[in-house]
Amino acid sequence: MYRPSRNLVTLGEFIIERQADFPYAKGELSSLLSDISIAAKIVNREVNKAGLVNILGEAGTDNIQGESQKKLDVFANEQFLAALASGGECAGVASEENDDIILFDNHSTVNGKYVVCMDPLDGSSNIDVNVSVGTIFSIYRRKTKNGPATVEDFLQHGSDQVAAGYIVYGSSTMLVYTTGNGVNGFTLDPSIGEFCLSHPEMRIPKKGNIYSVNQGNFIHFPEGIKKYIKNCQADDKANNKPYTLRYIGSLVSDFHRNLIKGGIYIYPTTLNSPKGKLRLIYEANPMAMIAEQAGGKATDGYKDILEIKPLDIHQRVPLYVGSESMVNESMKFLHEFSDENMQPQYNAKSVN
Ligand code: AHM
Ligand code: MG
Repeated sequence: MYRPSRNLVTLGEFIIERQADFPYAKGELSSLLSDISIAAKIVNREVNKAGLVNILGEAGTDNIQGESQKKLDVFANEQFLAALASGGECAGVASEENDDIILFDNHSTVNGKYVVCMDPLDGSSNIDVNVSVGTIFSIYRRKTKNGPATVEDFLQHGSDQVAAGYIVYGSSTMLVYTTGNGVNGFTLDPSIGEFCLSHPEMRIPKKGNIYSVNQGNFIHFPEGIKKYIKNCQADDKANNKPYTLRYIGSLVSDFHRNLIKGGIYIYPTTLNSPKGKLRLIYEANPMAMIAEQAGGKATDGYKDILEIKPLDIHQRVPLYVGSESMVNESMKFLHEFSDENMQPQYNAKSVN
């Protein structure tokens, strides 16, 4: 009898295998994930040769936040939009790179049952210096039943996400995603051009010893977070302290490392960014869903990220995400020492 010599499972095979998890999805969610993985391979190819070709530098346009876009941001955005438009399942996209939601000029805008929120190339200021960047995505079933998708379809609670994931273009390229049944990671084998299951059933350690925060902003942090950071640096062998500080400045990479090793990623409110820096619907929500599915936790300091009702597609939010006991410990400090008035207030006119 023939016994196969490999036990390699490709992302495509895995998605089909898990399709039964979605009795009502009729394969549409699977197709969406496949479309995303195809765009990811194309973006990966360009990210990898960014140092070789003359693609570095400013594209000459600004995104909604007034930040200059690198050429690869624009490229990645176009690739993901093109892949999602061609699939037919996606009714529209909210992207960090576009001020407004994108509807496609084809049947999927009306017939697609899903909407996608994405940051096509997060941490892109790292590209010029050959440091890992990533793509973040989040998928919802649309709420409107007829006609084109509307902005309301994108302003759903994070707890309504049907799938979320990221691609980290690192020393190897990985796609990590969840559909609400645990988290699985796939590493791109460039020789066969396939994402292969390499990290099945990922679990974040309950407790880690890595804290990730832009400590340069320390002076502007809430009092409780200053105290927490000082505590991370304490000479306290019994509690594995001092912790290790690791901060790449690329959310996907910092989150990915902490997911595997155990740790906490913090981007609090600061005096300069009183609403936090990160975006709720395409940065914090997908990471929060993955963290929770892996046994971790994500909060804005006062509320679970997944319970915040978005008011704007580009809304900002403070983010504390990672190992459960570390997030809980940071919250103890925040609540004990910070002024409750520092609590993030979300209202329609001033969320960005
Ligand atoms: P971007 O979407 O403009 O790339 O900004 C998000 C990035 C995150 O990847 C990263 O964690 C954070 O901004 C770093 O910010 P800072 O440089 O303020 O530490
Ligand atoms: Mg980003």
